[in-house]
Amino acid sequence: MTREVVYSWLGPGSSEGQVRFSQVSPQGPTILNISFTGLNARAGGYHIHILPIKSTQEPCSDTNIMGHFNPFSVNAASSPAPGNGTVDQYEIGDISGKFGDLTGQNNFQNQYMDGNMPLSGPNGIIGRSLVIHYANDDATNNAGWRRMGLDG
Ligand SMILES: [Cu+2]
Repeated sequence: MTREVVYSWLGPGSSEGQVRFSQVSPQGPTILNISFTGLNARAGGYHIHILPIKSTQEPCSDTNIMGHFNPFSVNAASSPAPGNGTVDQYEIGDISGKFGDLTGQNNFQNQYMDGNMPLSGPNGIIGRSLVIHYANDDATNNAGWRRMGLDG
């Protein structure tokens, strides 16, 4: 039976979108259907983070949702540039690493297949959070769009 989860998102201004994850069988690949509008060149990377969003205060801070979902402890520093490697070379939650980021995009639609993103089981992505980072976000100041992720 196909499992499916949709992460919906209402961003700043008129930006919004969703990522629909579906998996026909537990061992099979997951299909990502991605649709964002109104990004206005403000978005950069996007990832599954470890914990779901619970707090309304700084909901996407590291304290609340922790880092990228990475159950196999992949060293992201040695991952290939975004969109250049195979899915097993990135953290499970690193969607933009696997398939490329949103830099410069306004309305963005795409479909990807990922054989390294289970929905269920201990390495599954259901019940976590999806964060779209501002293009100018960085790990040191936590600025940016990371405050806008939503639960799935
Ligand atoms: Cu992230």
